[in-house]
Amino acid sequence: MLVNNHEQRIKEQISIIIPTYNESQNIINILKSIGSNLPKDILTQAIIVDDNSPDGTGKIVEDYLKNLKKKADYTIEIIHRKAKDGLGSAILSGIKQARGDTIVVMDSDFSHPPQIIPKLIESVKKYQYDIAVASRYIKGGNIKGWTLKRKIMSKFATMIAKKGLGIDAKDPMSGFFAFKKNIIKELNIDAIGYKILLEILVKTKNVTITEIPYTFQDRELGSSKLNFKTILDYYKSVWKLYRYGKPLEKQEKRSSVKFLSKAARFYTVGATGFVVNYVISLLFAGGISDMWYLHATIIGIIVSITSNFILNKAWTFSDRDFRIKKTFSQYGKFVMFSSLGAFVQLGMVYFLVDNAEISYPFALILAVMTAAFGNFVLNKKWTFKEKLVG
Ligand SMILES: Nc1nc2c(ncn2[C@@H]2O[C@H](COP(=O)(O)OP(=O)(O)O)[C@@H](O)[C@H]2O)c(=O)[nH]1
Ligand SMILES: [Mg+2]
Repeated sequence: MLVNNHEQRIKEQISIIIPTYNESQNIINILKSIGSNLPKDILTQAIIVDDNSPDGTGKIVEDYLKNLKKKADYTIEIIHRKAKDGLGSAILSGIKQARGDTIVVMDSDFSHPPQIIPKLIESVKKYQYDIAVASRYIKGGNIKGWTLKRKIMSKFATMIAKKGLGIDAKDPMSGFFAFKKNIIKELNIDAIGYKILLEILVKTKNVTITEIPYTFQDRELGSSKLNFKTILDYYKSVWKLYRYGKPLEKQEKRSSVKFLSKAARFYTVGATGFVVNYVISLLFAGGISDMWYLHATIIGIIVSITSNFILNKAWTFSDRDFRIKKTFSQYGKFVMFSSLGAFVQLGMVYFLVDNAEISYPFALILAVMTAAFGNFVLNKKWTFKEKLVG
């Protein structure tokens, strides 16, 4: 539905896309707030994309538009989609209907302050940047109201995006940004993940990007739609973007792929070590001898560290040079890093459970992964003398 078409007004220049799912408590206020923060000299269209919210967000907007006495300062439209089909694809539906040459994307829960909109528009319209990202992770930016757990998850996901996909922007996972519509004209946007900006950043070439600091304020009304599935989808989309546009043979030669496949081998060896440790300990504590169980455990540890070492040397790092002196010196370093890893794991579990209030099973996974990753990097560089990446 369309309101306020002001005598067939000239084509709007800005389209603001606002995805909603169960935002009945926020949507009208955010529309008003956007209206009072828009630059007056630019015609603007807002497009709400609602996924048939069970709380009636879509109907609330329709009623609001019907009853508007005074015309709004800008055009407001709503797209009703049949079902909850994900944030990325909701934004994409909005973009398809946009008439503006500049698109602004923002949440409807007041996490993205409308006061920043003019700055984003100015960056694109006046300073001619292709993309302007409202950023939490540059100087002057901040996050308020998130738990430490959510902050760590966001930082971690951002790091993966930046390192894994080679992106320079400090906040590529921002949901608040503006861009020139024509930069995605030729692109095939999948919009599988929660984070459509990331896809745009990966798929566009030679675009200019600027970041504007802002303070992300966690919502006060309604609840977050981020759940386990969205997190999983995010990592799937990163993986898909990682493979984007690279032919298969080339991929294998990329040093980052080599790095990842070696890390995967290292983790696999770690898992076999766990099994070896268990089986050997049980064997000695009853299976083949009646050793005291603590002695049996020590033998289990020694055998598994040794088997881990041999497998990593021969398989993970393809080092077939087994001369005695060299092998022993490598073995010494490997044992040292393994002990260090144990301490890192212990310290991290303590920190995450006690300070970050993360549940023990989840904290343990994070700690084991981190310690193993640290071990991998240290052994790669110092034990097997490889370049860090490659
Ligand atoms: N249309 C649509 N909007 C969504 C969907 N998931 C989230 N949103 C909206 O996207 C914005 C960000 O979601 P939110 O739950 O606040 O995520 P968070 O800020 O990362 O916790 C809000 O305006 C939501 O209403 C979806 O599947 N479809
Ligand atoms: Mg939110």
